[in-house]
Amino acid sequence: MQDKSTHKNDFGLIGLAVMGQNLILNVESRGFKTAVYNRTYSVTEKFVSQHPDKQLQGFEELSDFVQSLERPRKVMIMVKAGPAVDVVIEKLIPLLEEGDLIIDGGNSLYTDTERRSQELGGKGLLFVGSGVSGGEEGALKGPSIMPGGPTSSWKVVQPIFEAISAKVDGEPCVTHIGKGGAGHYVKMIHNGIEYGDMQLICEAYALFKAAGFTTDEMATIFDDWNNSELESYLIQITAKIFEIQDPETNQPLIDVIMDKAGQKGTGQWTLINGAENAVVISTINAAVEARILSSLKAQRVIAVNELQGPSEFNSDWDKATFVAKVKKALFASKIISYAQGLDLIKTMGEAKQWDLNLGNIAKIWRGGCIIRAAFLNDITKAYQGNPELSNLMLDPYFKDILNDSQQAWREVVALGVSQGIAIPAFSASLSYYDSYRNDRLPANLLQAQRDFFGAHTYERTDKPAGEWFHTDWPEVID
Ligand code: 2AM
Repeated sequence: MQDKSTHKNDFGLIGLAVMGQNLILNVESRGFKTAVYNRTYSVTEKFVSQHPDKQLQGFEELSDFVQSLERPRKVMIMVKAGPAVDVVIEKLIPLLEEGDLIIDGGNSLYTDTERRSQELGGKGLLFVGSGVSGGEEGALKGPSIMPGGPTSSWKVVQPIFEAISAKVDGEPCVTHIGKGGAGHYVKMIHNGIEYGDMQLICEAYALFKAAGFTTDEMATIFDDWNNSELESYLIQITAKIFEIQDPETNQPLIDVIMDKAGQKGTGQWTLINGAENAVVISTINAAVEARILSSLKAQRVIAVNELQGPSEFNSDWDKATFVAKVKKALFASKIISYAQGLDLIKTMGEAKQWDLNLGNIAKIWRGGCIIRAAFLNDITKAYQGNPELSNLMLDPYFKDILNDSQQAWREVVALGVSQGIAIPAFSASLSYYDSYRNDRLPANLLQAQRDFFGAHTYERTDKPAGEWFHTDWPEVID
């Protein structure tokens, strides 16, 4: 055991915005000696002076920062995703030695991570591209961490990451995701799933609001739901949001918040990646598009007077029935959202030969991150029971829930449609379910059309697969 007072720093962090600050405080709190560096030194000075009792050394010069670290050095970068990461890496390269490790803990695009991994590997340096989820609070108290890179690099950082991550049932919410960009990739899809979860909750809210439920009633409903199979951080905070009054107007705060949603881009990246891999992620896509439509507020306030819909909300369900049905629709849609997101992860993992373990991925999302939820345990169990599961919907546990929910789910979607309440993620989820469980989709007509105008040929239901037919279709006279 080395003398703590003389041995070098165990871990260094570059980039002292809030996430970086909280993450290094978390590392320090687990008994590691830490070093920090920020491009603007005044930020470093201020941060270190705010924590005089901590094992936290600040540096003005990057070379001094690097020299202060125990070998193999472990340097985590928490700067703005994009070119800034490359700038920092370029500066670090000449200062580091073979076997030292760089960790990028920002929200980098996985393709950037793959490139950096290649470049640094060629220089004898180790590199881990790691998703860190849980926002500022997670970073400080314990995030869910999704590291990617070679196993040898993971081993170097494993003790520190296991120490700082959230814990559920005593298990750390971190696992080696896979090589290359796998960690940042899985974090990206995690964010897409988060978009889906949030939008589904918003659609339940839209229905309650249209049906005349008060904000207090909604707070109670979400509180109750948080004690059910829907138990999750997002349901919990939704209940809390409904409880807050606006001190200025004495109305529920939610009623005075502008209905224009922002986004930082990971949802859009997920959407693009789904299209690139030809995997349906319609719930996530609906969620991303709902944010885009919400941002068209100026157009919507014109359209409200121009485009017609049903005049008055009308439903003959009593309140208890309404709540019960919306709950089923929400849970079923949520299952679809995860089924789709995990399908995309599985498909991409196979294409990239990342050797991903979907059960372990669901497991590390149980704590620390925004999508933490009780039902992730059941997802883990589903993949532990059958690692080759083709779609989460076919797992016996989830299948039963979907079968039990489908009637209420379609009644809720029908209500939204008939009453003019946009519920795009509920609807997209149900359409996915109905398409997936249908053994005769209208794609036969599609194939006929393709053969008609482009001689693309088609297979026949009464002939073996792989035999292709063409019809001499009649000529069309315009
Ligand atoms: P700053 O305090 O000097 O702006 C979030 O923006 C974090 O990323 C901040 O710590 C910021 O440092 C850092 N950052 C942004 N661009 C950077 C760059 N090109 N080089 C180094 N750090 C950068």
